[in-house]
Amino acid sequence: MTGMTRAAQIDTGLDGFRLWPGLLDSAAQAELVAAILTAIAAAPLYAPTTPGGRPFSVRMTNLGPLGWVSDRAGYRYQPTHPVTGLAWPPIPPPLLDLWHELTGWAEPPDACLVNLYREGAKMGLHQDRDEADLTAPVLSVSLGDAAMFRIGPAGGGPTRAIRLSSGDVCALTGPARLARHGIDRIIGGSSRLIPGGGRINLTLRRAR
Ligand code: MD6
Ligand code: FE
Repeated sequence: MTGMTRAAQIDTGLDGFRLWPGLLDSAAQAELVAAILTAIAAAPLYAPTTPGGRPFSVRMTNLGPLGWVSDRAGYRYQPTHPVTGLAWPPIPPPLLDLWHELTGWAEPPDACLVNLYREGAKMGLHQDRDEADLTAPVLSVSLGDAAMFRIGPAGGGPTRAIRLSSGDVCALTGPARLARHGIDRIIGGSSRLIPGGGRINLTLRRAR
């Protein structure tokens, strides 16, 4: 991917939470959005519900061999789109490159969750723990409108808010792998990258 190596990782003060502000330049962001929009045409964004039946305000789809889904039956990874029944589209090669460069993890990610937040959407505090190997990192790419991300230790305790802007990349690794985190709010109109406005977050994982 173009323009990826200039930004340095910063110290977030939370051991294992790694943040690369502005890692992706505008060309790299545009390239990724184009690839994601193409994938969404084949695997449409849909409105998932919690196991309790409440709708998420975020719209979701997935890329890769496995996708994270939530419905009345619970949270899980599955190889097919819950609405179309088709296999998820492949993870774009620039994202695979990014994973290897930043995480150094030998195996490629086998799941990429795509979350679309229109203005007003948010995500409650949660842990990513549906993956088989909880020592593998989760890598997150932010595109479009900025968001207020909240993160705190796995075992509970104080959380802090961090603004994630378009092109920022972060990772939950090591002691932060099970950190509690969520999105408090989207800062509507802070970017013009996403057609129709809003924010796309991509999370690359090792599901199995
Ligand atoms: C978001 N991110 O940024 C939500 N999960 O929209 C996540 O839930 C997340 O940023 C695991 C690792 C990094 C993340
Ligand atoms: Fe998460």
